[in-house]
Amino acid sequence: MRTQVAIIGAGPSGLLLGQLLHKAGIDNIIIERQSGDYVLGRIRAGILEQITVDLLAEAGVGERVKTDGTVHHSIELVFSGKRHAIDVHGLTGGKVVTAYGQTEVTRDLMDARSAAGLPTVYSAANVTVNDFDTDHPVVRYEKDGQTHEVTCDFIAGCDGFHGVCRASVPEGAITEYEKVYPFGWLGVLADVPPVSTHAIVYANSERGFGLCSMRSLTRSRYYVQCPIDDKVEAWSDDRFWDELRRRLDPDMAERMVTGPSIEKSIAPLRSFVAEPMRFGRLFLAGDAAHIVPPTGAKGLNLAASDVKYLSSAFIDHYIEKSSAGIDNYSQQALARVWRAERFSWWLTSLMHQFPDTAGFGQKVQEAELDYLVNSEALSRSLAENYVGLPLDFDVGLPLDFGRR
Ligand code: RFL
Ligand code: PHB
Repeated sequence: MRTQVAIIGAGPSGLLLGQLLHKAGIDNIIIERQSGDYVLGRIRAGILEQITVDLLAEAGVGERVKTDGTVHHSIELVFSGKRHAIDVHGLTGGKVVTAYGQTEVTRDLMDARSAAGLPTVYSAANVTVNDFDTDHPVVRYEKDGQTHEVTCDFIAGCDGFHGVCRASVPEGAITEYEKVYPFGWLGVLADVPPVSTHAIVYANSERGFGLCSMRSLTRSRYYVQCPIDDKVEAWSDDRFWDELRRRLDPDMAERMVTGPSIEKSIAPLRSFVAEPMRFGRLFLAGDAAHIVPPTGAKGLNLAASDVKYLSSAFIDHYIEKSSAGIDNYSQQALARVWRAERFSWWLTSLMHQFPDTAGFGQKVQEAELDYLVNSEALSRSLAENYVGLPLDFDVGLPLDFGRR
C-alpha cells in the first residue's frame, strides 16, 4: 500500500493528526499496536486548553466537547488546611479550560475517522519504521499472520513514550533529558458527583498531594500521591477515600461523596524531552517526544499543539510547496514543549512531598503558596500557563515586552 503520511499510533496525537490531514486532502493511514477497545479503555487526561478545543473543532469534532464539556473559570489550591480560588478567567483576560475526558476526545476522533472511511489498522504487531533517512520511507507490520508494507512520503511517530519510532532513531542523533519523580499518583474513577464542578482542586498537605477532578456531573476523577512502589491492591476504596479526605480542607472533605471505584491505577511521574523531534522524514509528536508529570494537565494539550504545528508543516509541503514548516517543526514545537515542561515541573515541585520536604521544605512550600494566592503577578503567571501559552510566542508577547 502507498500513502502520503503513515501515522504510527492511534492515541489523541495520531487520530487528531489524521483528521487534520484528511481535512486538507492529504492521504494518511494510522497503524496502531492495540485494539480500538483497548485504546478507549485507558483513563488519562481530563483538562483541555482552549487551543485544544479549537483544534478539535478544526478537525470537525468540536460539537460534543461544547455540549458535554464543563468550562472552568478558576482553579482551587488547598494548603495549610484552607482552600483558595485563583480567578484564571479574570487574570488571563477571559481564558478558560474545559473538563472533558481524553477517552471522549479519542472516541470523537475515532468516530469521525470511521465515518470518513479512513484507513486505520488496529492490533498491528511488530511495527517497524524504515528508510526515513531516504526519500522513500517504509513502514512494516504484521497482522493475521501476514507481513504488510506501507510506502509513504513521511512517517509521523505518534506512538507514545514506549513506542517504536523514537527507539528507531540512531543513538547519536538524539539527546534525551529526563527527570523521574520519587512517587506516583493513585487515580480513582467513580460514579459519584464531583466535589467541585467549577474548578480542579490541587491540594498540598503534609500527607502528600491530592487532586479532585471530574469527567461529568455524575463521574469524578480523584488522585492521591503515593509511594512509587505501592500496589493498587494495597489501596481499598475506603483507604483511598479516607486518605484523600485527610489531604483536603475540612469543608470539602465533609462534602465529598464517595462510592465504589470503577477504575483504579497507579501512574509514575516523569519529565522527559527528546531533541530534536525530526529525523529526516520521521517526525515525533506528543508523548513519543516528551512527557510531563500530570500536575499541570499539559500532556494531551502539548500533543495537540505538536499536531497543529506538524499538520501545518505537511499542508505547507503539499499545498504551498514550501519546506519551511517541515524545517521549523522541531524548533517551533520544542519551544512550547520546554515552557510546559518548566510549568509542570514547577507545579509538581510546589505541590508534592519529596523525601526531603518534611519540616523546612513543607514550610517553604506553604510560604510560596501563600505568596502565590496573595500576589496578582504570581497568580497571573500560574493562570496563563494553566490556560495554555500561545502557539506563537512572538505573537503572544507585547512588542515592548521587557522594555517596560
Ligand atoms: P498515547 O496516548 O500514549 O498514544 C500512543 C499510541 O501509540 C500506540 N503505540 C503503538 N502503535 C503502533 N506500534 C507501536 N510500536 C506502538 N507503541 C505504542 C499506543 O498503543 C497508543 O495508542 O500518546 P499521545 O497520542 O501522544 O497522547 C498523549 C496523551 O495520552 C498524554 O500526554 C496525556 O494523557 C497526559 N495526561 C494529561 N494530559 C493533559 O493534557 N491533561 C490532563 O489532565 C492529563 N492528565 C495525563 C493525565 C496522563 C496520565 N497518565 C496515566 C500518565 C493524568 C494521568 C494519570
Ligand atoms: C484529570 O482530570 O485526570 C486531571 C486533571 C488535572 C490534572 C491532572 C489530571 O492536573
